Amino acid sequence: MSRRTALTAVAALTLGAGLAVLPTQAQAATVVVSNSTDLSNAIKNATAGTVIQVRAGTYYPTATLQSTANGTSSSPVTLTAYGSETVKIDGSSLPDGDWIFKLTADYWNVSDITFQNSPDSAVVCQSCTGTNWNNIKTINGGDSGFTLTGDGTVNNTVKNIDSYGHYDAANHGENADGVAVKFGSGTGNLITGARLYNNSDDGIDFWSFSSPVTIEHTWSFGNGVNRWSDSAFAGDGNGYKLGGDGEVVAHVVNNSAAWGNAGNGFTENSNKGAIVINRTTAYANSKWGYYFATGAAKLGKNLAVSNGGGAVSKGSSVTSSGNNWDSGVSTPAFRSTDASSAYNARGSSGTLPTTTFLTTGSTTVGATMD
Ligand SMILES: [Ca+2]
Ligand SMILES: [Ca+2]
Repeated sequence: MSRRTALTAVAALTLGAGLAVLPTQAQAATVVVSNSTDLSNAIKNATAGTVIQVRAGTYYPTATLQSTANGTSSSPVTLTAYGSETVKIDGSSLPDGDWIFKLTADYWNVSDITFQNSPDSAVVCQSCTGTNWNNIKTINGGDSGFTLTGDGTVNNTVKNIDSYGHYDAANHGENADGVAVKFGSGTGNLITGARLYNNSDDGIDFWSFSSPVTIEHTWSFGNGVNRWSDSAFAGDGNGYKLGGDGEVVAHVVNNSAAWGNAGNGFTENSNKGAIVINRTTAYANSKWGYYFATGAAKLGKNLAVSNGGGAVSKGSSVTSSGNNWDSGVSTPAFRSTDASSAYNARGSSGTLPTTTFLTTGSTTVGATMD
């Protein structure tokens, strides 16, 4: 729509409704940006329906990119790379402690952008409803890579994210997770197709989040390993840390894998809720494959192999059925235990790379690794 057409349409609305007010700074529906100042302004000034397309390059904002502008379910705000161009937003020029991108808004679709080298958290969505994050990368930041937080965190989907290399030096790695859904509430949140790896703390962490979150088709690996020569290293290294701070909540994990983490593959982390974990695989984690000592988790058709602490630690309230540690269930052989292909490039639509790693062909136990 041309500017002239847009204004005419607004004028018509004005006449029809008799009370509409002309916007003081109408923004074109599509904004193409190629420098940090324009990018910052486009994000801040977006309105429902705005499409922000970012040209190829590495951007170095000097202040957090942020917005409180809501889209709507039928007219979201879009922030994406221009065409198939490669866009990186780099936090190296931000002040200490700043985030790269903070959204406190509803109905945004953000896709095909890398957020790297943040001094602190890379991307934070606070009390967001109806946001979709597709093919995002958060890399090598100073705290968690991608965070959903706050009450009113509802119906957000994080699809095909890569989040790795995060390390909070000031706390010796104690806090930097790949994906954090922490300190908040709200239903309908989904993490799918994620690779969360080589972070100083956990791959994914649901600390103090009081509503169920669903994870599927996700790989969490190599977290909590001291890769920073930190003599006081304090990372926990759980693949999936599914609770904490007294919240009792039935998170769900389907068809996902954890390997090579310094802590447990999957853990309730004191959450006494009925966490559901199905068709997942825990391989070669340093502690337990599955640590559910106090809660009422429902563990079904999971596969644990070669974990340092053992396959499972489960309390008396845990339901366990069809897992390879349950009686009568055999342990299928892995086609491959070479993880190198897990680092390969994703498919053209952002899907996880094709691999035989940790696949077994079983239709009854373990993750399918896709
Ligand atoms: Ca920690
Ligand atoms: Ca953590």
